[in-house]
Amino acid sequence: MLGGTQPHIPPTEHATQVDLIILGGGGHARALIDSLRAGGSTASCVILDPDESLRGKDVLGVPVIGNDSLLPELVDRGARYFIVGLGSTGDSRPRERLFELGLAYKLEPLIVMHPTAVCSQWATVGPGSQLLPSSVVNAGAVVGANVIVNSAAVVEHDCLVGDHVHVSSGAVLASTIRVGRGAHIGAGATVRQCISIGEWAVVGAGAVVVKDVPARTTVVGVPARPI
Ligand code: JB2
Repeated sequence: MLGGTQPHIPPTEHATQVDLIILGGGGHARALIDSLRAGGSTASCVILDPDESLRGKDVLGVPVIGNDSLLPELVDRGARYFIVGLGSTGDSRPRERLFELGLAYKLEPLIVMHPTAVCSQWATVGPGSQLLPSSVVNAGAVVGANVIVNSAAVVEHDCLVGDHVHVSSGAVLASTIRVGRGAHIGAGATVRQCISIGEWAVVGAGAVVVKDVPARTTVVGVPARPI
């Protein structure tokens, strides 16, 4: 049922079936919508975002209809899928939280893959993960749930990438690298073969990682060192 006598979703504007809920309506959401449409998706989408200033606006034609409190109503109306539209740089916890929120409403996390992304048939990509333009996930790689492989990032063969990791634009995971849950690999960073990056670690933009990085540690520079 929709919101009783005071429906939160104006029926005139949003009476049609909603297939997909996008959580967050900033820059990353824009990139995701572009990927979806470039791939031919005609799914009916709405955006939820707590930023009041976005209310009534749209992102590439997708309306921002309110905040996350609308989730139960949208689910009642038959919405089945969600994507985490929040990118966040350096802290993957908000993305983890939003992913768990979508699951809590029994929504199915959609994999987003731009048509120019290359994903080997011998790679595994987990639910809700996002492969943006010109990214590569090579043979034998295992990418967890809710991972971003951002534009032109490379996850080489046999890498294991944990849930909620963000491999930022242009970063390269050479091969046979293990990246722990929630880690953030900054834009343009390079990680040498056979390295292990711990859970929730942060690799700064442009860093070159040649040694293992412990969990919850930030490394920067060339060669990368902890700060
Ligand atoms: O709890 C939330 C929530 N918290 C923040 N629920 C929902 N539904 N949305 C939330 N948001 C919203 O995410 C914010 O109100 C904001 O509108 C949006 C984040 O947008 P922003 O443009 O600030 O960042 P982004 O995460 O989309 O993009 C960042 O990360 C990308 C990977 C930027 O740094 C980009 O440049 C980068 N490419």
